Amino acid sequence: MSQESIGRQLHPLIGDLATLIVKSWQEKLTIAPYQLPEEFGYVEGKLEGEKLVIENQCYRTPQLRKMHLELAKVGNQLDILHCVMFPDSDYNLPIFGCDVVAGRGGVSAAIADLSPANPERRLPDAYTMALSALSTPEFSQNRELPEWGHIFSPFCLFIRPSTPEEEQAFLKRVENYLDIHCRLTNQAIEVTNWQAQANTEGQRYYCTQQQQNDKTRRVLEKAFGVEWAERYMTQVLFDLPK
Ligand code: BLA
Repeated sequence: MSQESIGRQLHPLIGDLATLIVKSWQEKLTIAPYQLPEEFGYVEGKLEGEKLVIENQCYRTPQLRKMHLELAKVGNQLDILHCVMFPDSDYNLPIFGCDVVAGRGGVSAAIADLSPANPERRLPDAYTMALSALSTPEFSQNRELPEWGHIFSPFCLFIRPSTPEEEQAFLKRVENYLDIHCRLTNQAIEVTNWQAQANTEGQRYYCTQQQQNDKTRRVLEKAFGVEWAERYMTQVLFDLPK
């Protein structure tokens, strides 16, 4: 388990974040491999003459149906980290999501959240309490969420980091989110059937909204074609829970 192959060639914030995420999974959770559809583990395409390389790692735990870390590199112009931890609907847990996009001018988007996965779009109280207790760093450039971004929680952080200090502060915040999430995941207890059904519905809604991210779709379509991008977005990035 490593991000040896392309991890080292990516923007340092992305490399550090990938290391942090995998380390927290290994140290704080009991993970098992998750088999992505065979054709999607490692993929290469061409985007405007530049090579697009995508590398995926995927795991699961008893409480989390799928934990996915993706690193992508487009020539030497775009580096991307994408990470989602999808809960199993039998537990009242939020969805951890993180996306970092870096271009030649540095990191343009850094986003992290623990998003509700129920029809009321409400975080469990234990999460609200733990997240409220964190000290909130100030960032000089907060970014506005797109219209589909109403799926995120009030704790969603969406910034363009403008200094190395702000990059470190973002990294620290993600570490705090992961610490809280791993601890509460390990303590989670199974819910009733009707609650599980509601959680499935909430998670499906989250996924269908994420599938509307045109910026992600456009990168994938340009490199791999419309059909491939559709399959990748709906089967790998944001597949619906059963
Ligand atoms: C934005 N995502 C972006 C952008 C690109 C990608 C190019 C625009 C960057 C910018 O506006 O500065 C591209 N992201 C990708 C690609 C993949 C990817 C190609 O993950 C995968 C192959 N996106 C997520 C997750 C979240 C997320 C888990 O995958 C949040 C938890 C959010 N990405 C997200 C948001 C934007 C974004 C909110 C800004 C969208 C906008 O401004 O319209």
